[in-house]
Amino acid sequence: WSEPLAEGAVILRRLVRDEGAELLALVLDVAAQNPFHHRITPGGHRMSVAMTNCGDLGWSTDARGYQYTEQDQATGRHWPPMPPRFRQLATAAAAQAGFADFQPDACLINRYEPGAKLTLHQDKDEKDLRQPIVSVSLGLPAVFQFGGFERGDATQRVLLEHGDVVVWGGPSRLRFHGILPLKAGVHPLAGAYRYNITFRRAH
Ligand code: MD5
Ligand code: FE
Repeated sequence: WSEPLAEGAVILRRLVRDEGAELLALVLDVAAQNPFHHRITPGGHRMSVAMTNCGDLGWSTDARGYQYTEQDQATGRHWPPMPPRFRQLATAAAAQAGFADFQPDACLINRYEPGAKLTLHQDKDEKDLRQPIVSVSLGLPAVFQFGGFERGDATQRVLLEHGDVVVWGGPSRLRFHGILPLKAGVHPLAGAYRYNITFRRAH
């Protein structure tokens, strides 16, 4: 079912739950080609979330900052291709939320282990901020923080569970958001982890 969060943001609860196993297999297949690793931020901190990418462009960080690149700087190789099912799913979810021609060129995959978190931030490294971001949650549940347009604004807490899809567009594209430290647990398909797949139009 569909649950509006704010203008431009809608949770499609459980949309892909029944294909969770297939989607997790595709995630592991991407990771077999380009392993998850913990990035070092430009400030020198090791991120608690491990990441990989697939698609034409991938999100990277280095001393110059954050950017989308055609190659993984760690290996010098192109990212694995985006599985066709990923692309279809992203396009269909965006359409369901009112974004008719979303064509993602980047897919960032985040892996959370117990205690891993994402502090409040905005996603603004993409060229066209009128394009939404589609996010798919798999595995262990996490508490998502949904804020305002300034870092200090009050935040709302939303539980994101296995199979939930969220489309972040319109004015909600630039809201501050984060993930609270993951609570340890065992998911029948994903084990000790939460995975989040985000589809983006980067260039
Ligand atoms: C996650 N990932 O659950 C989230 C899902 C990231 C990230 O935040 O940057 O990898 S995407 C949540 C999102 C994206 C764009 C806008 C908003 C939320 N928002 O306005 O709240 O791993
Ligand atoms: Fe984000």
